Amino acid sequence: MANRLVFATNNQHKTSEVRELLKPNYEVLNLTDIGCEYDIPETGETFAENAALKSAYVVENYHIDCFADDSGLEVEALNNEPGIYSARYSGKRGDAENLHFLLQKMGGMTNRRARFKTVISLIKDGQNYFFEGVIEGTLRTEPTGEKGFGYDPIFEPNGYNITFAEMEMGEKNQISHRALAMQKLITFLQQSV
Ligand code: ITT
Repeated sequence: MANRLVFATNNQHKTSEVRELLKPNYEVLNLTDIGCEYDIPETGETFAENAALKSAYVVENYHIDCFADDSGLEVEALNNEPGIYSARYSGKRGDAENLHFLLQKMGGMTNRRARFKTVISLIKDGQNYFFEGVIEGTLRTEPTGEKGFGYDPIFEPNGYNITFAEMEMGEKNQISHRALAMQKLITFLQQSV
């Protein structure tokens, strides 16, 4: 019997990436699956605070063990913006708008270094645990590729000459910030069964 865990997200791309990483040992439900339509406020100042707020909301209201992540892109030349504001950097929630807003803001900046970061908060048996994953890369000046989501079409991970949006999901899943944080979570969960 698979263990049930809620992944506190509405993002279907993220759900399918993570479901793939955790199967067959865990049945991963998302907010839609448990009927949670509340937009959990992310009022923290760090990825960890926001992730903790989301996981706590689910455990308090649905009484199922839960993990939540908060992720974003940190651009070195922009003092690590957009960071926790990645999903609404342009003022809207559209991926294309946010990506173009970022490209415009960077203009001709020559330091293109950036990293994706994920922090996962897991609440299991009443205890709160945190797991972090980071991938370093550089930002293209033009979007390339159709896969993935968010800033993937401009993010080229170090050691590759394609963007995340040109990579197969399976390949991104092996090296991404979310995958690295998730692998730490998985190792922890397998050790604590
Ligand atoms: P939930 O809050 O419902 O989980 P979200 O879209 O806000 O969904 P995150 O907090 O993880 O997801 O990420 C915030 C934003 O950071 C996301 O909307 C993207 O713009 C960007 N981002 C995060 N992970 C990414 C990835 O793997 N590829 C491209 N962009 C990503």
